[in-house]
Amino acid sequence: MLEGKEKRNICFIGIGSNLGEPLSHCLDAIATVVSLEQITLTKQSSLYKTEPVGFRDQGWFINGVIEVKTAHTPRTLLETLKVIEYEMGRRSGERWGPRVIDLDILFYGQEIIDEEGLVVPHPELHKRGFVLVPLNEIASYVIHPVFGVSVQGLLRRLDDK
Ligand code: A4P
Ligand code: MG
Repeated sequence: MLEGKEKRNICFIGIGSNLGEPLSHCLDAIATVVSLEQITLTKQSSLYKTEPVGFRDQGWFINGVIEVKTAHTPRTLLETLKVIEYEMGRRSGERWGPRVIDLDILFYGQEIIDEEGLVVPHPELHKRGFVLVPLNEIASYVIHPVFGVSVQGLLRRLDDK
């Protein structure tokens, strides 16, 4: 019976790494997410080698995006991703700088959240090719709930700039 089953929300998670073996770190992070009971992987983008944005004096990144279904609330999903980052060796104090693994909640359904330590949609996603290109591969039709524009539209806007 489906009735009584936990509600499952569709979320998109951005993955990035530029320390050590970035490709392996991204694949390990995806494997860890897949292994969790409360999370089901439903789509996976290609993994891209990308030039660092922001603090430029660092190694190139590997970036990708996954779509998952989860019964976690946004807050517990964030905490779960932070635990994975920590267990993979990430420590704080690396903002914008090199990192073993970075897992960001890009979209959580169509929810708009602006709380201490949790902003969804991710506040930078519409400005970043390294997020929009993989996101467009698996979610071109998804509407950004703040801007009312599809991912494909956001990517086109970025390309125009
Ligand atoms: N936080 C708030 N909202 C969210 C959310 N939606 N998802 C809070 C995840 N975390 C969220 O994040 C800092 C705090 O943001 C967390 O404690 C959480 O409570 P962090 O992951 O510890 O730090 P960060 O990754 O340095 O910050 P942020 O804002 O995620 O940075 P970005 O935007 O990920 O930028 N160039 C390329 N080519 N590829 C990259 O992946 N990444 C960055 C980092 C810079 N340049 C890059 C890349
Ligand atoms: Mg992050």
